Amino acid sequence: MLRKKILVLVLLGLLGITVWGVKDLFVASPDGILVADKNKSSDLKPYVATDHPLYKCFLAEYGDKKPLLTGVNDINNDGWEDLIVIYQDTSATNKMIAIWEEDGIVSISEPAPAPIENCRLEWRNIDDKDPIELIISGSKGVNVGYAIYRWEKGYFVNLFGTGMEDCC
Ligand SMILES: [Ca+2]
Ligand SMILES: [Ca+2]
Repeated sequence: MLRKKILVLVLLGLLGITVWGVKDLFVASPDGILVADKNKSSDLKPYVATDHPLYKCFLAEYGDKKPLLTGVNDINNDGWEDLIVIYQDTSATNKMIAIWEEDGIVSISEPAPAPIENCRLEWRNIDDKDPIELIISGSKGVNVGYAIYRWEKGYFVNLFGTGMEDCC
């Protein structure tokens, strides 16, 4: 199982090298990569930011869903931290939503498919312009995939990615 995990990580690493020409895409950092794997919850540490002010909005709208992983950053570049939540939607599917507040109004993005296994979130400013982009990646069996999201004009949009249909 460890071997499989290493293989997946290597594949993800290669993906990063191919797309961005960098090797540190999946290197862990204090507030960077967080890992949630429902099959391996004992040796990995999924982090859910239950103390984030916007977490209550997740509970209000998706209180019946199980949160798996959160990411915190200022997605709309207004100086306030926003919240990404990956949650278990059904026994076989995960979803991701973005929650942000603007002029006192909280917005929640449409749920987007999220990988089933080894789900990761990483923040990276891929175009060197604000706002920051979110990279979501993960796997399902031997299939790996990733997608890049950016907040644009009131929407959290999928810019590009690959393989997500096979791992979500
Ligand atoms: Ca913000
Ligand atoms: Ca950017």
